[in-house]
Amino acid sequence: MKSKTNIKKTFKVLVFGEAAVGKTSLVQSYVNSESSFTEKYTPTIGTDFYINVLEKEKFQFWDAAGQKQFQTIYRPYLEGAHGFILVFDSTKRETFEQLEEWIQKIKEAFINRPIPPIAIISNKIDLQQDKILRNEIEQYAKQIKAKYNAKNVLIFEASAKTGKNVAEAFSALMKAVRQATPQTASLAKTALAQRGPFNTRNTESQPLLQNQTTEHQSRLSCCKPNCVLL
Ligand SMILES: Nc1nc2c(ncn2[C@@H]2O[C@H](COP(=O)(O)OP(=O)(O)O)[C@@H](O)[C@H]2O)c(=O)[nH]1
Ligand SMILES: [Mg+2]
Repeated sequence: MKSKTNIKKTFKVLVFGEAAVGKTSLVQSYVNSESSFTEKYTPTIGTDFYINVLEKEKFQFWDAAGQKQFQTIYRPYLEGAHGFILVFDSTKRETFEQLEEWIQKIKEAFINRPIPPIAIISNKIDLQQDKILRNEIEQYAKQIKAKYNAKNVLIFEASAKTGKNVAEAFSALMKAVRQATPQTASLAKTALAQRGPFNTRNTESQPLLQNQTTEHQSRLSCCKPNCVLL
């Protein structure tokens, strides 16, 4: 196992959206196109995560289960997130409308501190069906920015099936996360410190699941040259 001392920052990106919109497919499409991806982890909370190790940073993509029963346990993960990918199915209007619920959850976790960058992905654009129009998505993004004072809301029309715009969406979000994090992280630390001992976790560099990652460390072995286990 390679030492993790060269890793300067860990960024956590949560992928949200209703069931079957293509969250897992999008993450896997991106992971498979990037040789820098290492392990897939499967904690027991209905979420997989993937790690992308770049020269001096590590991106974790948390592929959250869309099922409602898992939603209550997201809160601690939400608070430590550096970015979000919100996915809807471009052919299913209800999945677009349900984005608001996810945004609300994000907002609740980021009271008094800036909302991290969000990429909204309209997925399955390969399908030959009526789709939510780009104009409408743009309007919604504007609305989120104004209503929640979110600085960075990016939108993409993509297809996990064909790969169209998948790398573009992930790369743009990663760039925005990098740029936003110094500010977000220091404000987050202040906000968390003010809230007492239960929330003083270092959101910049600690894994989300201390116990589970210890378990993973003992269970997993490296598969690729740049694999760095948590
Ligand atoms: N046509 C098409 N199907 C997709 C696309 N992305 C995902 N799917 C399909 O949609 C279904 C749900 O995908 P999945 O990734 O499991 O959704 P999740 O529940 O949000 O993780 C699967 O049958 C996928 O093959 C896409 O871009 N185009
Ligand atoms: Mg899934």
